[in-house]
Amino acid sequence: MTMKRILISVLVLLMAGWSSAYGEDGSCLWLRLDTVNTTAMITGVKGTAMTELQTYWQGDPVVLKRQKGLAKDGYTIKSLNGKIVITAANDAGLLYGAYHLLRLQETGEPCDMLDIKEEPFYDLRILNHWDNPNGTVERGFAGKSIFLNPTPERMRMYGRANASVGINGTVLNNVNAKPEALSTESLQKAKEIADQLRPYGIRVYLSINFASPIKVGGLTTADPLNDEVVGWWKEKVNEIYKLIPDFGGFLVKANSEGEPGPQDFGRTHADGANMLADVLRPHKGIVMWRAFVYAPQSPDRANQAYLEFMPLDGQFADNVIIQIKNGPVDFQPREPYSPLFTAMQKTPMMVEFQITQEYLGAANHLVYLAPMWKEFFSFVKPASLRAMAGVANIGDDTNWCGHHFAQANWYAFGRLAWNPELTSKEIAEEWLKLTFSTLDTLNSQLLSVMLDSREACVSYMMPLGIHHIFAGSHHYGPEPWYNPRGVRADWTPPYYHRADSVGLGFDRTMQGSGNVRQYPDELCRLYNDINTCPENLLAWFHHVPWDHRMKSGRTFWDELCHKYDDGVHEARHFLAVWDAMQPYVDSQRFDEVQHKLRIQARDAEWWRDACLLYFQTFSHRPIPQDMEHPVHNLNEMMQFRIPITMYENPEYGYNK
Ligand code: GCV
Repeated sequence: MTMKRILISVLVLLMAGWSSAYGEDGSCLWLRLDTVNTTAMITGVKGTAMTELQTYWQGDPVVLKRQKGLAKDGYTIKSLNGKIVITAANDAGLLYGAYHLLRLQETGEPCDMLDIKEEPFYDLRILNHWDNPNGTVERGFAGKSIFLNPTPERMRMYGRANASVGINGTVLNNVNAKPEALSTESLQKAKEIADQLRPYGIRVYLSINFASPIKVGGLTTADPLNDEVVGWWKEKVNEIYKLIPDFGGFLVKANSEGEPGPQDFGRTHADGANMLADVLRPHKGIVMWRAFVYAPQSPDRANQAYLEFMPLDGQFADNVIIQIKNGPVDFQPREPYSPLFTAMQKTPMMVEFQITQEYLGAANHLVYLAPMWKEFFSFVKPASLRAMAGVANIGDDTNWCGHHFAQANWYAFGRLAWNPELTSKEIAEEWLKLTFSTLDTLNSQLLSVMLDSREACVSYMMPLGIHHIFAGSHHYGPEPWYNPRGVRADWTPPYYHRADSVGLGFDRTMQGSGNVRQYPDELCRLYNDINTCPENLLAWFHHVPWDHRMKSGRTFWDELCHKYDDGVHEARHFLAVWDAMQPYVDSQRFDEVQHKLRIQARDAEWWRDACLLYFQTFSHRPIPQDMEHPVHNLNEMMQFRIPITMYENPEYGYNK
């Protein structure tokens, strides 16, 4: 080999090492740390903290110290005589302190004179995976389940990523739980995962099927007040704790969307939840009982959870937490908060956010969700809740989330569960610095893209309070006309938009479904009056006449047209901002994000044209002159369906 060839080979090797170390395929998430020392993994949670610091920390020596008196999982970090001392009451606190230090290093913050005190706002900061035993993920847009064949390397990274943002629990399987989730074989698998996540301070939980005593146990009933049934659950729970001594508990979807529940046996949600809670109590386990319920015959789906759960307020055992979606319908781009949060006074509650973007462009659209979650917290006091759950957007894709920017939502969920007072901007800045350090001084345009992205999505999908006008089943793209024979009304968009010659929107006022009454008086009055109702929720609470005068002076119809068009322009602007980032971003991630942003810009056009042309068949009003006019044809768009299941991300959106 000539000298020149040797030099080239060395260079190629160095570059390959460099690019994999920097993980520019997104596999390292926001943990793109330089290894300074290769150390053997030390066991236990404290061991993980030590390993992480020895491997990646480049500053003064760090001392880890346990000390009573600090809050569980909390920590202090102090500079002391040339050393840094992390103090915590438990090992998890030490680990969180270690990640805090590494975050400071990676974001370029000063690491001398440290005097930090942190404690988590919520004890329980938990991901909900909607993963099925066959490896599909319901509403999963990033490939198959990471738990199907959990490799140690992948589990290690999953554990690190979660612990680095303070997430300390994970529900391994779909709330639409298959009974076999409790089979001995599945429990053995759960044990193996629990063993791999324990060193990261993460406890494992399972979703259960309420009819398991029948389907797994062979009993004739699953009545929660039946002794045999209780006995079966006791035995099953003992079996679980033998395998997983720190098992967290159960998540339950009962009497919802066809899932079995206590009502099948003439019992209440409280009867069902309390029975499981009693069985779990000796092991310190909990029950997260979901309030996501609605009935086909209900005149307003948004009313249902309140109607079923309010009469039970105060009747739940103390190790039950009612898990409520942030909005009363279903993770829409914008919903008011679920009124149960302010109505229930005697029951522990937790919020369920959806990190996976079922209704926000799946893994094709850049939509940073922290602003949506902060909006929720501007109505529901964080202190009124016990915990925070997030439906995970994680799969076996190399970059974990399908879209590089979707990683920011996983990150933001963890950071907000730790501290709901953090601002969306603080979190986005942190994430951008960690994830795209090559952008150097933080790029304010990219930051704005993230911060504006949720509102832009609302504008091009369903502005002014419109909701649930998605394509049937997989929910990707617009299908406001979707109304096949035989499908339940509340699974079709016309149930929600109610477009007619008068106007658009669901009348939830006192004269309508009465949903406004479920809110505190002041909000009830505000929402009930079309002239005071916030315009971003107008068609949520009102059937708005097409000529209703908006604050801008425009008619409702004209405003609607402009909102859709603004959304399209914003999506195009996001692409233009990204295009200008090319010199600063590694080529793989640049190309992949650009590809997605192009889809997003085209999808935004698809949404605008489909919705405006369809609603125009009711409004009979012209598209305003001073905006871009639809470039598609309604009939063509009505024929267009993306042939995917609810377990996939479409490769493209509208491509005609
Ligand atoms: C897990 C919506 C989703 C379903 C999901 C359900 C739930 O209806 O479309 O896929 O099922 O919510 O949260 O239980």
